[in-house]
Amino acid sequence: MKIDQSRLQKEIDALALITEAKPPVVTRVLFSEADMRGRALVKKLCRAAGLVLREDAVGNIFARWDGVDKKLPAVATGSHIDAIPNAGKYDGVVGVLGAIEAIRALRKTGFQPKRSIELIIFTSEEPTRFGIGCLGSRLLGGVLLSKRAAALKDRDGKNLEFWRTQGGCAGRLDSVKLPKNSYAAFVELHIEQGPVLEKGKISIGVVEKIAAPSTLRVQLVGVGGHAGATLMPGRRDALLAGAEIALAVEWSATTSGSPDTVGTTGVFRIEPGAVNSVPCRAQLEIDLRDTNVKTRDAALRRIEAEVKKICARRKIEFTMERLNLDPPAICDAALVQTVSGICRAQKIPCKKMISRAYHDSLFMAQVCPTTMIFIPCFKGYSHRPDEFSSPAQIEKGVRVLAETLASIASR
Ligand code: HGY
Ligand code: MN
Ligand code: MN
Repeated sequence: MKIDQSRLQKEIDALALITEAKPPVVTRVLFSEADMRGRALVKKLCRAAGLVLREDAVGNIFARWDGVDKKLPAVATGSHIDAIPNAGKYDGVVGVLGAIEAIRALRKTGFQPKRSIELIIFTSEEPTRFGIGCLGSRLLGGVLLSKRAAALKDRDGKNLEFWRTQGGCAGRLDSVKLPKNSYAAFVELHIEQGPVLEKGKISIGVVEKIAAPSTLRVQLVGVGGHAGATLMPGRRDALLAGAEIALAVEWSATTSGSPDTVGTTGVFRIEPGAVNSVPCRAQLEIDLRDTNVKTRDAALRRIEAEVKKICARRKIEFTMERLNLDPPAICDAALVQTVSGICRAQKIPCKKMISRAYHDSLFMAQVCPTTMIFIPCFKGYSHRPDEFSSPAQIEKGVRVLAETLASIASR
């Protein structure tokens, strides 16, 4: 099988130029103009590859290569093309454009799938707009109720209904949930986003488990005022409470007892944001993860207790909301063996591993047997513009994906 890596690289480069930021920075927030143009490009490539397109009510895109036996559950692959602010060009994209190339390469060999092969381009894997990641796959898996999804609002108060209409989606949100037995398997190709494969000089990671993510949103209301005329005693500065909370997140993660606990205060907005004004309001979004759900939850409870203490001491009003609290996903052992076996047959060094990042696979694992194919990336960098995987690394990932899809689609 021949992977046309130079064509695929050109497509990756072209998609990277569709961004809200100045290239090489990639920013494509859900249903922004750049996201819409990115989606249009991907749909065009799918059509050119002879795939039949369908879009659901939240904008998940399905591109299908019909199998000989259309009644059999299809084998699915896919990832996302939305990108957080200040991102690179490979996160998600390798799994979408790489899957299109895998399908093109399989077609060229004359392969006829018994089961249909379906590429899914998931809506809003990234949490940027609504604070919650994997919006599309959560709804597909029935993990997020459509009523809760409909209530999601972005920082400007615009809700999902507004944005999905803007994005051209039609139909009811509760129609997104997949019927049982929709898929025989789901396999996602993705960059590792960590340093393990590169350090070990290993070409492919086969994912056995995906760490458990959670997100806490904390809104703080203090008392603002003139920075010169408001003396220090008695101030109720929302930023300072937030700063203590951010430190408590670090403390809680580093003393959880598990080396796998990671805590990040990635959003910290203040109002009014004027140099000569005491911050009266702050909004924090805290990302807390672990491979072990027990230590993750204990660390989260300690953060919540600290928020209460800090706000009481500083006389700050607060609200706290757990935006998501997900269990880890265990990948399907037989699928992991299938991918590992393909790597061995292709003489490609591979390693079974954990995904510390989350992916739509976290929720597809609730729908059907799931695993992921990881490829190395430069120094493990991700969620930054210098994210990089070489064409040779991508080629191997696409080849393993194509062989995996062919193997499952033939059963
Ligand atoms: O945050 C994550 O783990 C993923 O990259 N969205
Ligand atoms: Mn990401
Ligand atoms: Mn991703």
